[in-house]
Amino acid sequence: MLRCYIGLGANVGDPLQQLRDAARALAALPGCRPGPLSPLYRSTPLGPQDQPDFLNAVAALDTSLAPLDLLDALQRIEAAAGRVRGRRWGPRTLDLDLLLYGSRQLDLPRLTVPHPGIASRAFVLWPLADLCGEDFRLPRGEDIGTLKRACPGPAPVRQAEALGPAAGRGEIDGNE
Ligand code: A4P
Ligand code: MG
Repeated sequence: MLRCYIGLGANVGDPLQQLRDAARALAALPGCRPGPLSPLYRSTPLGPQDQPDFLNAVAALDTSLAPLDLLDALQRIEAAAGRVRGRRWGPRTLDLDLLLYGSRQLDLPRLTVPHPGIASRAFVLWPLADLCGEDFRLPRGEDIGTLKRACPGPAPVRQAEALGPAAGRGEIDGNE
């Protein structure tokens, strides 16, 4: 199995409930074993500002699914949460991004891994650091602590509520 990291985001409907449901749905995917869940963060929207703040988190997931099969599964979970694809970076009931798939680098028409937004998004870097530690290196060698320090914009605000029961520190990498 390979260790993957999934970014979760929501800013309409009941974001906390949608993220909790999504974490449960990820944990139940066939061919997958749930890993730790990050704390929840509140963040100001990246993109159009005329939308509510987001709740964001990251989930670790060990998987034997191929990358595109995992993407299909993520999109099915988004659709089940009532996700309607609207304008780019617009409001959403649930967004699931495949941030990291082991240490693989993929540039396919439907899937870019690592997710190209990781380095510039505080709402991804903060929860990823909670799971992996600041010394964790992305496939191209940058460490998360350095990316966090260089990241523009306000830091996301850690929330008191938990995404699920399994918060903690993840393993460093998966085996292929
Ligand atoms: N796709 C390619 N690579 C990936 C990947 N690694 N993970 C493709 C997931 N999908 C990937 O995504 C469009 C297409 O990207 C998918 O069909 C898939 O084949 P989408 O979710 O339909 O569209 P989108 O989300 O509107 O566009 P985009 O560019 O993916 O946006 P992001 O990066 O998902 O950002 N602000 C805050 N504070 N917090 C947020 O969580 N999220 C977004 C969405 C904007 N602003 C935000 C947040
Ligand atoms: Mg997306």
